[in-house]
Amino acid sequence: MTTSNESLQAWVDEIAALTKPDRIHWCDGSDDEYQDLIDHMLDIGDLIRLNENFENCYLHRSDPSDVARVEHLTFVCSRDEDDAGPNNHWMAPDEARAKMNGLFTGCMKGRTMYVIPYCMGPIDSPYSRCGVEITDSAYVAANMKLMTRMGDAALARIEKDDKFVRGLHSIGELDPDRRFIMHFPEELEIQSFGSGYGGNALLGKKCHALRIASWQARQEGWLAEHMLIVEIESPEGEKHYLAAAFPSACGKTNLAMLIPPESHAGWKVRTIGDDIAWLHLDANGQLRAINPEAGYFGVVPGTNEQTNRNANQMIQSDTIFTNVAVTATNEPWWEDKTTGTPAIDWKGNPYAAENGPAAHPNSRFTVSAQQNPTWSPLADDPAGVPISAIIFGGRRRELAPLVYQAKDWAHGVLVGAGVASETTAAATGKVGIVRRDPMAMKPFCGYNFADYWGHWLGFSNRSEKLPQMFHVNWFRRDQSGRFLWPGFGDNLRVLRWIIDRCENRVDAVETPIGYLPRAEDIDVEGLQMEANDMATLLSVDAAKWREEMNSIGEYLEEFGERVPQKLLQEHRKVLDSLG
Ligand code: OXD
Ligand code: MN
Repeated sequence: MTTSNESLQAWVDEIAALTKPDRIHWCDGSDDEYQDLIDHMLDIGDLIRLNENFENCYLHRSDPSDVARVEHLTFVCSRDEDDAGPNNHWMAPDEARAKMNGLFTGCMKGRTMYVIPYCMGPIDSPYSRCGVEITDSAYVAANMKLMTRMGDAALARIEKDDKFVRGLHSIGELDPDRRFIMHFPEELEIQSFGSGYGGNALLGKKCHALRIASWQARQEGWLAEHMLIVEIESPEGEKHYLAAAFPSACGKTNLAMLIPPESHAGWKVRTIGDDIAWLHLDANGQLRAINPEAGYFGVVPGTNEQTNRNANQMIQSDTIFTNVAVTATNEPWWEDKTTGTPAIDWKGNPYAAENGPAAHPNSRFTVSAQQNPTWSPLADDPAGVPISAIIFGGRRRELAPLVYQAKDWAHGVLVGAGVASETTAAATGKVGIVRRDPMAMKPFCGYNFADYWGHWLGFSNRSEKLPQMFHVNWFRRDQSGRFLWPGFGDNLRVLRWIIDRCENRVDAVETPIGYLPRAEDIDVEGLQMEANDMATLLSVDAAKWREEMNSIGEYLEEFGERVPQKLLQEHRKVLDSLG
């Protein structure tokens, strides 16, 4: 196949000449094509068919050195280093291109080159943007079919728009010493070599929909964010749409598919997106969100009927599992799964407890969003959904209360900029270290955070109807390490307070860090909480917050003179009011 778009055709020809594949396959996005990809991977041993109780489910075992995002090997190659900012690793574009050209030369010999046109967002939405990924990995092609609107319809839009992000990917030899993920934002280009892991290889996701899109969004006046989008409907039929940014593996998928607790009969929760939101102001100044993705690439361990019944159900069929364990009867198995026992671990060895977890802590499912029992058809609405509240959060054992509301938009930007969280297994490196992760975008903002905060702040000049902003923390613990808040479905209780605040239906307690709920305004009917837990969850320790604000101040200083004065003023205001 070929395309009528000359620049796309010329680029594909150029890449073929560089990488020397044996075959070129243009993906049409059909179900037959997906099945052919699967059959091919079964043949060559890249996939293992799972037990027939898990219809059309497969297991992929990745190279043990290739199980997570690699932030230290991920670069933003803007022409000016300052545009990438201290939040990114930077490499000069010429140097990066020379390095990558060397790696890509002849790398697809003996392999098939897949050309994957895809659209991030509903095909007919003005908010959507397209890309083409060229890859030598059938696993990537199959995952892109589940995760994006991929194939003929996307190609037709590309031919109409004549604009697309170019993504070139090869698994190379999966050698960690020859692994790089490069972004050229000025050219709308991505080059990724040496990894097959989702975040490094499914280029529509983090590389395009966050790093490149955030850059593009700044130029075009919108936001590309690491946020879930959830629809909440009350028993009276009132609907709200909330967007929430939490760092990787902090429960975005669970919140997006939340199951209301028993005490909340009549409440309905539907999912628009679980990882990425593109936010645009409409002509009336309303912030609207689309989910650019069409599938979920979720963390498997911890998923069960209690924690996330919807996710558990949706991964019973038509799912690609990566790096889970299997039982003796070849069913997928992971930590906290309530049935079965592991026989073979994620590396393919007989399971032995002393070798660590059976499933890799960052093992993943890839599944089409339409399999989610609570998938909202509005996820396909070209107009997106109107956002009532933006919620930031992190994994914090201490300090951060269960929920608080920012005083206004500018304060909310400071709250977002100050997000910190314990690191998780979604990226290589130490787990459990608290680090700043502004807006949960530390690994994903494709440009200087200082400019990014300025871009966020600028929205208040463009609309008077911006959403309210909040911060939540589901992960607060006591001295013994016990979680103080049950989390999961019970988080709806907190979302209700957030909605009531958006609707001006409930008072709050004003504190230096923002508005907190009065204890009686969080509905705890049916919860078994210890006497002081709610008081602790809603307390603000001024001395500890002063330390926190000082640490946020030091963090902002790392960005030097580019930090917007308005943000520094907000910071000073909070610090002063802490006394
Ligand atoms: C993800 C991540 O895979 O944030 O969504 O790492
Ligand atoms: Mn994510």
